[in-house]
Amino acid sequence: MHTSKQFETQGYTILSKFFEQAEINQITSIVDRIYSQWREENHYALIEQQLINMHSLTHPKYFQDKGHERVEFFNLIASKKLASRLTQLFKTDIYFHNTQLFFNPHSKEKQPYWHRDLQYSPIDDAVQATEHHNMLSLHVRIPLVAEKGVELIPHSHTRWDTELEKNVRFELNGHKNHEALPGSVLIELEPGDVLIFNAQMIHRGNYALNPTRKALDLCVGKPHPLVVRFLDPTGLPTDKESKHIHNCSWYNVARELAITQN
Ligand SMILES: O=C(O)CCC(=O)C(=O)O
Repeated sequence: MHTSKQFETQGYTILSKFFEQAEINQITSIVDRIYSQWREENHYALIEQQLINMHSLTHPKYFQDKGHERVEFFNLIASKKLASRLTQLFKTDIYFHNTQLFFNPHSKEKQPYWHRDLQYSPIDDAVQATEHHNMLSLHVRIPLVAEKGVELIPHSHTRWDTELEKNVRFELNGHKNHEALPGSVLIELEPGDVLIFNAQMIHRGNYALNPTRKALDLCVGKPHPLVVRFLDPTGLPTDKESKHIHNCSWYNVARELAITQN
């Protein structure tokens, strides 16, 4: 199916073999350094809270005395090739919101849980449901190792929950958020592939099928007031850095939004 048609009908699409291995290697070498710093700083939380991701990989605290590497990272993750593809797909201005890195939890006991991304924000579920059709928040997943790492409920980007989905997501009426849900698809990706999915569709990770996981997700999208309020300007390029970024379109939209927020 054509990528834009697939996204429109299913809420996700895969750009197979989009990146060269050399590009993945460059991204991996920076991500590995950041991830290792984060693991040192979050050693106890990682185990006690069974964390499955970290966020804000572009934060300056990961680039002390490595200013040039921050610019390199901004360049690598928002390449002209990727930004043009998203513009072609969504025909709207996209802004850069944040980044996340997904990995397996420390303990095999931890189960992946179905959710829509804003579920754990203070925004009421009814408000999210009302605004669902006006939002376009995306995860652009760049797997750094092969994974069968995410499960999606196709079409759930166009509608709100069935009774069962609601019970499972919110663990109501005796349900658990890790129960199997009907109609799900498990996505299999190789390094070089890119998965784009709607952050507000129902989804969960998969840990058990992957001996190891390392998926860099770019959180980008069409600005919406419910989401833009969480934009952290410290994760964006400075004026000086912007001058060295080849394709500043996502960052410029974000920087404008950050200014109007404050
Ligand atoms: O890959 C995962 O472990 C979960 C993905 C997820 O929940 C997300 O991208 O919001």
